[in-house]
Amino acid sequence: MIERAARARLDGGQQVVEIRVHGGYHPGAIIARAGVPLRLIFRRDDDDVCSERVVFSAPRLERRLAASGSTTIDLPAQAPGEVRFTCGMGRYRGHIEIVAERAPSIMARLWALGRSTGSQ
Ligand SMILES: [Cu+2]
Repeated sequence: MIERAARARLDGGQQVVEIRVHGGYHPGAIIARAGVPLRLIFRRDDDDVCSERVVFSAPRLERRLAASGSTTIDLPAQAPGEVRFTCGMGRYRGHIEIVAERAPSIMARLWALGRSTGSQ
């Protein structure tokens, strides 16, 4: 089933997303900004063996998720791209789309250019 991608929320100097683990990852599709550290807060809601470990593609890391309560995993600021995460055997799957901040508008850039090269 297709799930809508959730956008990580900005919280101070980082972005945060909470993920419920129950027969899979919810949300399983996340959109995050490039260049800002990303904190993932996993909360296990089942005792399936698939919920015990989570493995990330970039950076490559593997973490054990607490049986109850939440487990926080901090990912460093990254370039645009895709990060995949799965359970130990790849049955639960999620992905994070890391996207560049929207470029400033043409008008804003022209205005800035005019300021930096403007006559005195
Ligand atoms: Cu598994």
